[in-house]
Amino acid sequence: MLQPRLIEEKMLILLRQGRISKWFSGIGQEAIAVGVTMCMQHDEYILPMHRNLGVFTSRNIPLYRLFSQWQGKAAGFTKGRDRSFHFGTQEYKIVGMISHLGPQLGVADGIALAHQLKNEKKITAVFTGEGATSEGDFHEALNVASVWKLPVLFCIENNGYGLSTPTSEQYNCENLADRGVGYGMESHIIDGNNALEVYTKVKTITESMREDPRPVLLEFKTFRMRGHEEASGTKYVPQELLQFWAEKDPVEQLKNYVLENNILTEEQITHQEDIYKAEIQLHLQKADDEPVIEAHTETELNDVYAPFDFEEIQTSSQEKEEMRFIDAISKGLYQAMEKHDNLVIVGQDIAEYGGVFKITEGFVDTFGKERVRNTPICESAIVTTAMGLSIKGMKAIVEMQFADFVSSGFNPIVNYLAKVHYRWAEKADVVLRMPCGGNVGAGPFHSQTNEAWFTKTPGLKVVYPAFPYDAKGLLLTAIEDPNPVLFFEHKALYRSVLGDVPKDYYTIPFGKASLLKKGSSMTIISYGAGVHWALETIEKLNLEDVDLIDLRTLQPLDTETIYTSVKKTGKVIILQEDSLFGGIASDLAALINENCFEYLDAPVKRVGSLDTPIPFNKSLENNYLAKSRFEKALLELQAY
Ligand SMILES: Cc1ncc(C[n+]2csc(CCOP(=O)(O)OP(=O)(O)O)c2C)c(N)n1
Repeated sequence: MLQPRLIEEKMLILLRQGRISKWFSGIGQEAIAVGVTMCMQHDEYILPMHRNLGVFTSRNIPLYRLFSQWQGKAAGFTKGRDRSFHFGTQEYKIVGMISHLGPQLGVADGIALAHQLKNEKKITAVFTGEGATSEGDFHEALNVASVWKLPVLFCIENNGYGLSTPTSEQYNCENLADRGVGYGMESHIIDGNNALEVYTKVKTITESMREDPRPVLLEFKTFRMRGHEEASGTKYVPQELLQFWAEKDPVEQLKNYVLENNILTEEQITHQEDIYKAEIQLHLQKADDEPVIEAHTETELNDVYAPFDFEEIQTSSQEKEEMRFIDAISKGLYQAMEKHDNLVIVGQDIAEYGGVFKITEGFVDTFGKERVRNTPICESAIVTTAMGLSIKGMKAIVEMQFADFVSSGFNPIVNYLAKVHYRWAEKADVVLRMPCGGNVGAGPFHSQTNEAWFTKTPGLKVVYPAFPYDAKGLLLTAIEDPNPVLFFEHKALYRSVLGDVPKDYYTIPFGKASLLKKGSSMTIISYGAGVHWALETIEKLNLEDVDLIDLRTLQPLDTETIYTSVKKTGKVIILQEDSLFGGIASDLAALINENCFEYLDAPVKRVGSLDTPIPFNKSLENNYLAKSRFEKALLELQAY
């Protein structure tokens, strides 16, 4: 406790000197971070927050690495890409927060689930402030942990304020620990400024959790003695409150205890302080001496995705079977479950019920309920749980019941999974299956094709097959790939499109479009259901001389096939099912303009759906969908 206290005091000086950029003080809260960490085994994960320096010091991370991290230098944990405590390290079994606070609670669920599936008697500890308990993520994560009996120690540090918001404006119950009852979860209140109470109580609880796996909610009563971060000050905090808590300072309390009980002498404490101060100075010098990071664009781009050596797996037999799009996906999933025994599928109603589209029907009989998991309705916690599984070396597939509902899990996808490799070189071995798309008469919330929400975000891969053969092969690649993949499955294709599919396991590389038709008069580019609309129109108009490109994957994108075709034909039309503005077609048009301008004989044409939500009524839906406008646009381009 003395060590993090002394580091902080030094950091406050450096902050004033402008040598570090920001500091979130945990002064007065050290007993919690240190106490909890001391109760955890060295190979058990801890997910700390921004005031938990004591977790990092108690795990014996060399101080210069922490200093280097805070200075944005290479010996830190993020190559200068993220600041303060926003990092994780597998080496020390610490998984740091993202700024959004709540998502890490579900990540702890995932790690605990992985322990449970591997029959390891290990627990996981995760921290949150009382402010972040108001986030939906808190509720979702506690509920999942309770329903699944996951051994997660949820530690709330109730330090009186969330930035400037006092607890009275944050929640309306007496103790946050009281919420345990609502989750069916044991809970305790602990004096967070009393190191001995923290240690003895947490020790007993953690030992019991290892023997009898279950989640436990702890509310540590404590106080934030300094500003939210140093620059914002504590003007709004009543002086008497600060005074009250200053008298309960955990370091002073423990000092008094060891002195009164003749455990240590003043001299011994001073001596230890001197050792810590010298160590801090030495490590600070080392970090100061480290050169600043020079930006290299190539390195930055290369680190967005985890390395993946794609191995094309070709079918050993040539045996093929004609099947529907939906069956190709189901068969692919089944074979992936057979091949990867560390693969878990999670989603709503996917176990005995088989999912709303029946894709996992019968899977429970073969793979069991542990690996084919029904989840409560909580997309955010399920995405973060999948992330936690990946951190502990497993693979996860999340079935979104409908792609539309991904918005309830949007935050962890775009902020956690997408950014984790770039930030601290951790993979997110998660596939999100997205039953999507319109022309099914299902209205604004069961028909969207929302791929553009994700192609915008670096770090995600986005796959969108149009045929059964591609669906199976690309799904298997997605599962092999350690990066987060959004796998779009168009619902209207599920039972309407048939094709020959190899019976065996095989993979198809990402970033390779298919050229479905070859010609020289124009290039038609599409993906998903749009490919079938294009095929219908080509047939109707009897167009023989066109290139038809099915993109198959949107991220990575096969620009080579696109440019080669456009340079040959000089005319291009891009068809997307999504509303036009801000969609894939717009980016493709820009890329083609930039790279093929001299070859173009006509403006690049985009066809998309109306810029309205997708309506329910059939005639409104037909009017909305790009399909209704495609033929006219195609003829216009042909005549240009
Ligand atoms: C989703 C989200 N909303 C708002 C913020 C801005 N913010 C950062 S920390 C914080 C207060 C957090 O309070 P609490 O959880 O009690 O933790 P404490 O800082 O008191 O330790 C706020 C509002 C954020 N980081 N994330």
